[in-house]
Amino acid sequence: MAVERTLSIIKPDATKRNLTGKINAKFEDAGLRIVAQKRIKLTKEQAGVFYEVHKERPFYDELCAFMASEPVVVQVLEGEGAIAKNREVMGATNPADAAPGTVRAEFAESVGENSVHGSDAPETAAAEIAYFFSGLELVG
Ligand code: 3AN
Repeated sequence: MAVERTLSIIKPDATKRNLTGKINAKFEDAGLRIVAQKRIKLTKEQAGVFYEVHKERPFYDELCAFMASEPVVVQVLEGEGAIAKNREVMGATNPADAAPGTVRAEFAESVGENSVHGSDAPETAAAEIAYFFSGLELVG
């Protein structure tokens, strides 16, 4: 399997509860390397651009407001099959359906406030990484 990079976000519900280290430990235990990372506070507009694909969904406004409510940690995870592996570690979108041991099963509060985001395909991973990081910040 090829070495990939994926964009991960530790969301406001998790940064607020001081869970960044516990979530990072799950990524590292699964063999994912955190090759770039920063803590930032998004504006609602910046969150809106990031989640543009969900623009027509009923929860879009609420989602953008939530993502701008507290700082987030944006990061690039690298490893063999990193995109799928990260989604495995994250668990299902709705924490009620997330497998035991996954980030969302352990930490997520609801389907909206579900602690982490992870890219879902190579094209979205490339676009999402470029949204938050410049080439100079990706040192491997
Ligand atoms: P995932 O993050 O698992 O790829 P998506 O892409 O379907 O899930 O949804 C993006 C984000 O939108 C989710 N992480 C969650 O925060 C929010 N979301 C999805 N479905 C709902 C919903 N029914 N109600 C509120 N927020 C939702």
